Amino acid sequence: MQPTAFAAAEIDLDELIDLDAYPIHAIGHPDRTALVAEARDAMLDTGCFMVKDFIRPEAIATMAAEAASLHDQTFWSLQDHNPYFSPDDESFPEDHPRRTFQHRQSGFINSDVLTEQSPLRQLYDADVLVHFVWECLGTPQPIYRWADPLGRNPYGVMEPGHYLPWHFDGNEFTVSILVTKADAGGIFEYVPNIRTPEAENYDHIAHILDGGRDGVHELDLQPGDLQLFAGRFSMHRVTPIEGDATRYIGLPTYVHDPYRMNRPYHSESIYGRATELHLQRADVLVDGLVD
Ligand SMILES: O=C(O)CCC(=O)C(=O)O
Ligand SMILES: [Fe+2]
Repeated sequence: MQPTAFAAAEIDLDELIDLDAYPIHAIGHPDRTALVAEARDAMLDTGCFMVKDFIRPEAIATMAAEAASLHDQTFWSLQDHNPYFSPDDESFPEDHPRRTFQHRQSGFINSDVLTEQSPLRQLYDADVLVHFVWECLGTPQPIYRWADPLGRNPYGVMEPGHYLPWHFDGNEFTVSILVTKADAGGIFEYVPNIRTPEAENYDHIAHILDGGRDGVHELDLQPGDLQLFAGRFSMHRVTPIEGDATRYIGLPTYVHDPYRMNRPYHSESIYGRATELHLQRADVLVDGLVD
């Protein structure tokens, strides 16, 4: 049985985040206001925003220990997928993005196996963080914690030699916290807003899948940095991990519709299974995009 959500009184946010440096709890504080303004500009401009050293090193060390202790429960998805995690569809031409499959080597420590006192889960459950992230996004629709029991706040795991191919996320926005860094490689690359709900932009996507670099941004995250990005519209990948270190990243995932979940095929591909709830909610109408 998965632990229930932390109550506010159980979360000492200042142990996790240096609230003097980043007073995200203090609505109206000039530093918070400035940070939110900076985030909104960045999200409009590139769909991506980063806060350096957001999480305290002690909390990052605890998360690294947690992830390492759960490492053998990682579900590895070592498989080919297209950017949409959709099955092959022969009605498209052979070189079409829908039919372009790359080999994924990465895994998830699913949200439902995190430890009882997991700092990642405490952060995820902190209302202060939900509201701060929401303001940074600058979107009128509220954001919520996600119902998906596997995908809501997993650790992404990549071992030496692993590669995470170009893809779109099933959810609109993702918040990432790098926990441990690769010795080299393991760079997050993304193409801001390469598609919209109105346009799939297959031509640009085909260019990138073919090795093209038009519009590609690179982000050299460090452990403790917070990253916000629009993963449903910005295609992204992680370059191959070089050296000996395993890369762990916390992925607290907030959504506009807390009810819907990843589709069963997507969930089985990258979290190893789909629950009964995933099957029940598979047909909830989303936004008209192919996945
Ligand atoms: O590991 C990262 O930096 C990004 C991971 C990611 O894009 C994903 O798991 O969907
Ligand atoms: Fe992603």
